Amino acid sequence: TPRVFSGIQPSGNLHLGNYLGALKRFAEAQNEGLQTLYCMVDLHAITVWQDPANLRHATRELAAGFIASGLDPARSILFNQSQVAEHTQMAWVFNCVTRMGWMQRMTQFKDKAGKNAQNASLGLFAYPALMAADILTYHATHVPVGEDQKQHLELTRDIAMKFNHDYGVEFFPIPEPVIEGAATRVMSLRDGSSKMSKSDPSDMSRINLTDDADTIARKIRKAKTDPEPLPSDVQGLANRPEARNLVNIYAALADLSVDQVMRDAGGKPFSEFKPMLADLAVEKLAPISTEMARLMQDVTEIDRILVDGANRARALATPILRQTYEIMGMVGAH
Ligand code: AQP
Repeated sequence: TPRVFSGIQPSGNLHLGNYLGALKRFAEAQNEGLQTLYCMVDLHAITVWQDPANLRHATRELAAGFIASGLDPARSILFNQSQVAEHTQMAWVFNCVTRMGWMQRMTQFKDKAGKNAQNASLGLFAYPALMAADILTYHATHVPVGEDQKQHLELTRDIAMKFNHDYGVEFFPIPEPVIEGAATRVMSLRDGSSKMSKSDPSDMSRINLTDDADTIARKIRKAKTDPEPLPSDVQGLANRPEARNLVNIYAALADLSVDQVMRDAGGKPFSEFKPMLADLAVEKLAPISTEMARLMQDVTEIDRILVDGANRARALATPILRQTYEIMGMVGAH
């Protein structure tokens, strides 16, 4: 039976890219009736320094973002990674399965470590092995993510295959990435060639899920564009990254194809299209920020949900870790 797993780092500034590339699709999988586990991956967040008070706040705010985006803690298992120790135990096993050369090919490490890679944490380098553990500790079969996570997912598949091969078992299922739709890569509102990201120093580059209606509308009004009106068809969007990005965002928020959006909006100047997009974004996102703010007023409810989620996640993870140890010849497992 299909089992869906995915995670988001509680590193603050949850944004429209996280919503369209991840949260919205997490809710769709849940609503299709699939078994779904979604994780706040705090152990991934600490691969770069996190202030403890900020981490605590960001974890709860992310949980609020999950719930406000339509994730129901009764139907999906919502939990915080550090509270299920099997993730780190399995990650050690996968550190020993993964080859150094595989890790060295990871472009996200190169991007995040920058020029001074010697000063990056060992955890940042090993991150994809922990991500493989997150997924495989549940024998998850489907992983909804944005385009940027594709390479890490391929590594997860390689790790599962190498483990199965090395021990002569068919133990870990080979998980499928689920990357589809118009907005699997939402770009910055200031630069159509870089992705919308939590760590962009410019707040105008992204729409945060905590932004109010006025802020959302202002950011869209000020979004970078070229001076031409929208083209009449999809082909005309090639080589116009900013225009393409706004059309993709519109399509994803409206649950339309890019073709359908171009049928309505093709030929319009940005002075007309931007207000349409702003209205749609406010209609879809303002209820999320309102609900997040409500949930954050008293965090006891969120904390209770995370404890319950961790207990349910652990119940699935414990037997799979135990079987892994048995396969590997570790004595003492029952
Ligand atoms: N711009 C994006 N478009 C579509 N999907 C995106 N995701 C992130 N950015 C975009 C998806 O959101 C999920 C959670 O991401 P994450 O928080 O675990 O890690 P990230 O990719 O590192 O997020 P950021 O915003 O890009 O953070 P920084 O700035 O630290 O690099 C994933 O499914 C991801 O694909």
